[in-house]
Amino acid sequence: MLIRSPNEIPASQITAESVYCKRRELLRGLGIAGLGLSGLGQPALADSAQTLSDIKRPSPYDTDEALTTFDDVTTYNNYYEFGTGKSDPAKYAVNFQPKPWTLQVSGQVENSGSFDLDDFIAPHQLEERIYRMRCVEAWSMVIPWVGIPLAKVIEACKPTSNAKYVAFIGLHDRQRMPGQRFAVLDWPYREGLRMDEAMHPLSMLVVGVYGRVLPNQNGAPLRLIVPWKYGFKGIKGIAGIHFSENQPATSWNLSAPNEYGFYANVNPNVDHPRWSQASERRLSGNGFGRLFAGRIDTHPFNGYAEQVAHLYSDLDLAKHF
Ligand SMILES: Nc1nc2c(c(=O)[nH]1)N[C@H]1C(S)=C(S)[C@@H](COP(=O)(O)O)O[C@H]1N2
Ligand SMILES: [Mo]
Repeated sequence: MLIRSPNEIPASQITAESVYCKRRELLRGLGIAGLGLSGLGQPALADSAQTLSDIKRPSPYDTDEALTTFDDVTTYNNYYEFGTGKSDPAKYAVNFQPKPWTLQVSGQVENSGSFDLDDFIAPHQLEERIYRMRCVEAWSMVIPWVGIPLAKVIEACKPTSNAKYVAFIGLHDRQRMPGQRFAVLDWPYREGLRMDEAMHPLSMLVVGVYGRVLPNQNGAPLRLIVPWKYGFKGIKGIAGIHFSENQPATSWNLSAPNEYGFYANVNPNVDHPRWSQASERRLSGNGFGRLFAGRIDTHPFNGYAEQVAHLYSDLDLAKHF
């Protein structure tokens, strides 16, 4: 790591002491010694295509279903900031620079402020989770994500007792995200979870896939993964985390409230107004190009009912979709 002497650092980059103290507290909460990450002998998190080492695996939450190929995971994407076609993100996000990356923590939380992503997630904390993923468009994949349980990050942020929800705000930058020049959604992309959903051990903040740093088209440098919900909850390119007392607005619910609810739990019994959600097409590339296997049944909570159904015992899931 290059250590610059204080007189080489512009005043704008010098951290005020109050912020610095909070930062130290946050790092302690995350179990990070406060070293620059490069001091850990690891590549920085956003070095595209870099292999991540020391990933904790396997996880008791892993599915043993066949993995979707790396090629399919990285070329068949939804990421409207880079176009609405499935192959657009791989094409138009190539030159996106996800490093350095600042994360804004705000709202009902003790450790609010701006943080460098590298202070949030250190390479030695990373875990792999092989999750089933189900898009609301009725296709699905099995993906080995690499990240950190969202609960760990939330605990380090120290939400106040008023924090009932956590919202995630995508990067808003028309220069770097050409799709934001089109009003297909009300930018920036927004998502949110109830606090108990966010604290559930299945919820992850993801920085990698297939043992490598997350490709831009999959949401580098930081995205959310909530495997019992439809894919759109898994916001990519997270620039802000906001804790609130009231349920936050979410992009797809804002854009089509009759089609997409706040919860978006995978539910074969509640059809999308324009198509059935009872089954799905599993993307299982075989190395000879993309292959959609035949239709398979969609399971309640995407097969994670045993782990998460209790979170919704009070809700009418046909009404709160
Ligand atoms: N910022 C942002 N995040 C997003 C989206 C998006 O358009 N913008 N699309 C969502 C949808 S609809 C899906 S299915 C998943 C796809 O993730 P993947 O391409 O990594 O499989 O990302 C979600 N996250
Ligand atoms: Mo999706």
